[in-house]
Amino acid sequence: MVTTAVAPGSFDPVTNGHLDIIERSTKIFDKVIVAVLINRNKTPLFNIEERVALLRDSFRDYPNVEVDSFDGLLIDYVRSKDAQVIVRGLRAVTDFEYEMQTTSINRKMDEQIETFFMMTNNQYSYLSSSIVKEVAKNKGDVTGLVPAHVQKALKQKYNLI
Ligand code: COD
Repeated sequence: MVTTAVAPGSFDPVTNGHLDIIERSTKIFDKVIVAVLINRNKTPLFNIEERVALLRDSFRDYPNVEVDSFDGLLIDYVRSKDAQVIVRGLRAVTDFEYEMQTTSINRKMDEQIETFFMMTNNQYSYLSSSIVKEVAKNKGDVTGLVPAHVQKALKQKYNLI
């Protein structure tokens, strides 16, 4: 049986913390679908096409990674892809509370789909898309926090080049 995992998120933009979790997932699951939420309530810095393109660029050398977008409930998307697992990264205890709530509701909606948690790599435990945006917006150096192509995209967004 082919095991397919969905790694969902906002990815606004993708960081090295996300990349680490997804890369590690590719060694465990046959196929990993990175699913970017089309969030109509929030206004992201990067629109859905840009977020997907930055992720595709990051995983161009990974044959078992697919990058897609989704709207609505995650559990419906996972079912539509015939995936069995949701992969999530955990940083601090603050992540745990949210994850416990969403995992419980997802399990209530579909008991067959398992959620798999991976602990962050220590070097990325403080890293989030919000922190990266804050630093980049104020002309700080985000080297080592995001891949080079994301660094360039951030500079363009904030008119720094
Ligand atoms: N180290 C390790 N993991 C990390 C790091 C890091 N430095 N940074 C982020 N991560 C992990 C996150 O923990 C998460 O697992 C993933 O990477 C993506 O992170 P984000 O911040 O880009 O995305 P989130 O957590 O905001 O995504 C939330 C969802 C889009 C998954 C969620 O809102 C959702 O499922 N929405 C659809 C509606 C739904 O079904 N809701 C749930 C039931 S009501």
